[in-house]
Amino acid sequence: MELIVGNIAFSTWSLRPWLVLKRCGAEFTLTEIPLYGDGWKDRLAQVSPSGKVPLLKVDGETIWDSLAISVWAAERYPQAKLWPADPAARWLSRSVVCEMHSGFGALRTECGMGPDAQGVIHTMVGDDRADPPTSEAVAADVRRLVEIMVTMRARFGAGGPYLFGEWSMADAFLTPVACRFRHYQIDLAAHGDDGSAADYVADLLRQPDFLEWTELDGAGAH
Ligand SMILES: N[C@@H](CCC(=O)N[C@@H](CS)C(=O)NCC(=O)O)C(=O)O
Repeated sequence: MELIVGNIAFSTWSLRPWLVLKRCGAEFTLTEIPLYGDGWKDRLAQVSPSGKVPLLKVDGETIWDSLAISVWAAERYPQAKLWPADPAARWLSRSVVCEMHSGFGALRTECGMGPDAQGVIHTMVGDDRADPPTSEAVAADVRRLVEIMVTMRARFGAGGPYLFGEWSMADAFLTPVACRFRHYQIDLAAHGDDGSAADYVADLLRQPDFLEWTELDGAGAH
């Protein structure tokens, strides 16, 4: 099994299936296709039906899209419990994953990862920080994310530090958000946090699998 990802330093879509596959205990090799270097579009087009990463090569097929790979993993590794056992938590965790997958355009665009228009590279892995965003559109996205974090933690978080207590797919999808909050120094208290969203974000940023991902950067995934 081979997981093909973009730049470990800033491909937020790539981080999600990595976290999911690690959680499953899957055996896989990792191939990094650096975006934005010379000839990257051609190299990507050779392996990716959508022209995007991440991709999972398994059982003679190429599965594209971080959500499709994660859903495949939930099916293949039921013991990993990627969806919560409690029915309501399970239904709502899917809502969170889908909302994350399809929404938050302002946060993604204005608090981007990778090179910005000035050529500054924003990363998920380093100690570099950027100025907080000022637009109302980003503030609305952050308020909604804080609302999700506070309400799900309050309702379902008793069994552990993650969104639904024990780790689930929702945490994989929210880890890149935690990276953006950290990198862009976003004050969650100013967006409705009672402290539980900030605690949750801190827990995402110290997940062992996430820390392993940050250490892979520059370590030469081939
Ligand atoms: N919805 C897709 C989005 C994938 C995506 O946009 N990946 C970016 C890298 S982070 C990419 O491949 N960009 C290359 C391009 O757009 O040409 C997923 O979840 O896998």
